[in-house]
Amino acid sequence: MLTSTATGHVVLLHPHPGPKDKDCHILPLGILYVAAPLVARGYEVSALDQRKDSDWRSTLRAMVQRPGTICVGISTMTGPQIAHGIDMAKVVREAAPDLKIIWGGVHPSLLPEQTAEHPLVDIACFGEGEAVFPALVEALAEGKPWHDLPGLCYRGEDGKIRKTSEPDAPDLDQIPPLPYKIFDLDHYKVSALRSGPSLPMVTSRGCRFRCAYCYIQEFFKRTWRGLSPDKVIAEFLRLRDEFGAEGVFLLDDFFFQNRKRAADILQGLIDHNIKLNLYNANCRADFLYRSDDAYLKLMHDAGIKTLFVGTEAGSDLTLKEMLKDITTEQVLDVNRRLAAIGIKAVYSFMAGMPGESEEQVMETLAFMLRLKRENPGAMLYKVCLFVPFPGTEYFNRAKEMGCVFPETFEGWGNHDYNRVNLSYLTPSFKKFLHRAEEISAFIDVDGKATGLMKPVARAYSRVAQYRIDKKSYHFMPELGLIKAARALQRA
Ligand code: B12
Ligand code: SF4
Repeated sequence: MLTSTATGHVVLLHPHPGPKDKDCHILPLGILYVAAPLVARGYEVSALDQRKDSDWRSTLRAMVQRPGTICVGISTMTGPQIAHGIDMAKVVREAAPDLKIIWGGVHPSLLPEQTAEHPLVDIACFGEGEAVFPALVEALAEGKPWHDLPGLCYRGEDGKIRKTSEPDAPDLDQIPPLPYKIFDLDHYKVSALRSGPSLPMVTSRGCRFRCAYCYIQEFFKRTWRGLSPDKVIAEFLRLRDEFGAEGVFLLDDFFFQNRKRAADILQGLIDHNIKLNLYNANCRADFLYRSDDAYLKLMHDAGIKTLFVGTEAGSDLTLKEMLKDITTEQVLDVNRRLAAIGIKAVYSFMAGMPGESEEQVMETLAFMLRLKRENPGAMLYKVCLFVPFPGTEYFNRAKEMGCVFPETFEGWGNHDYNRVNLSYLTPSFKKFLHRAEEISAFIDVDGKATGLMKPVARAYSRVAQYRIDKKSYHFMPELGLIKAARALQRA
């Protein structure tokens, strides 16, 4: 039984996620969710976001040396965030050698045993933190046994790694209100589409689909749970009235998994006249394809400004290999209907997956161009060069094709496109992929380029379109000029 008037201090750390987090503005929701039950029970929680404090070493030393500190929790996904977390753990170990360093988040959940082998990991937690961390903190604070609590992996006294039972999934409606005040929210407000300040939120967890590149299969075992519509509306109101948000970024894996629940939330926004702008809700193309115009209108009227339509490929063969369970025809239909209703579609694409051919990648670029031509308001990022992540179907396929992946926690800190060795990519295919990546960045130049790059981008966009239409990727001397223009702009 957990007490409700606990005392003691817990330090929670959010290491820098890596170079892709250029603007450093996304609020660390994982930390907030882990902190919520602790704060509700009376623990004092200090949170440190490495991105927001240039003198983070001194701040961290002071935090962990505070009398009454029980332990330190570090959150990490796979990739450079691990390397940055290890830098933080080194400071903790030096400043407070007796404190337990506990890791959680997506990566420790996917590979708990390997994580627990690292000397700066005392305990690796797996699964959703609310179901694991509060009981562990309480046991540590009160000197009670913790070794059999669910969701833990650690080195036992015999030197062997031990993993306890699977934790239960927490009831989302029972999670106490998020203690936003552990962060300075002014640092995390983003203005989307030139509108007022927006903050992120998740209203559900998981997804029942099976995309070959996604963590869902392993982390949530293809399950989905959502907060009740009333709780979601209450959280929207809190973000608006207490923290001045005019918009919300919905970071759910699949906000619309339960069609009725999503509709109830949207209707609630209208009925309560909440007037928030909603951005980037993840939405599958097949879901939108099967939604009638009244449903799209409800989305629009409730305040949805952009929908993130994870498309990933423009070749039906790739979509099939990717287990995406959507078709290009559905995406084209949805693209036209979203344009008509006035919701901006945001698309993401990737290339270089195991088994993909040059022809398939060219189809993806041609498809991106078609989406932009048929819906000039659509937002398209450049094609992302694919990296397989542990626990995914593509990761298994890449291994079968001979790729060798890190065997240590530290090694995963180098896991990004520039450092991973995707042995199934020949040097000429790699060169082609880089060219495809460059060209794809010029399909949609609206709002992307600034300063000197703006006229360059507009002019080159025409060349890029010509190249995509003609499948002409082999001799591209202009890429040197683009690189030079970018360098000039940075100088
Ligand atoms: C926002 C986001 C980002 C942000 C940064 C996140 C941040 N806050 O700093 C940005 C945009 C920078 C980003 C970048 C990337 N991301 Co990202 N991102 C997300 C997203 C959409 C939401 C994260 C979130 O807030 N979730 C909500 C919280 C509540 O969940 P959570 O963090 O997992 O926390 C829970 C548990 O993990 C655990 N927990 C978390 N921390 C801790 C700490 C302790 C001590 C304990 C006990 C437990 C615990 O408890 C929490 C509550 O249950 C997720 C998908 C998702 N829906 O989660 C992908 C996701 C995390 N990203 C992913 C990926 C792959 C990337 C990129 C590599 C993408 C790419 N190809 O560009 C880059 C990597 C960065 C880089 N190299 O530069 C993958 C990670 C897979 C993996 N193996 O780690 C995810 C899961 C998406 C997916 N579908 O696969 N991302
Ligand atoms: S639909 Fe989205 S969240 Fe669901 S499995 Fe596919 S990529 Fe992951």
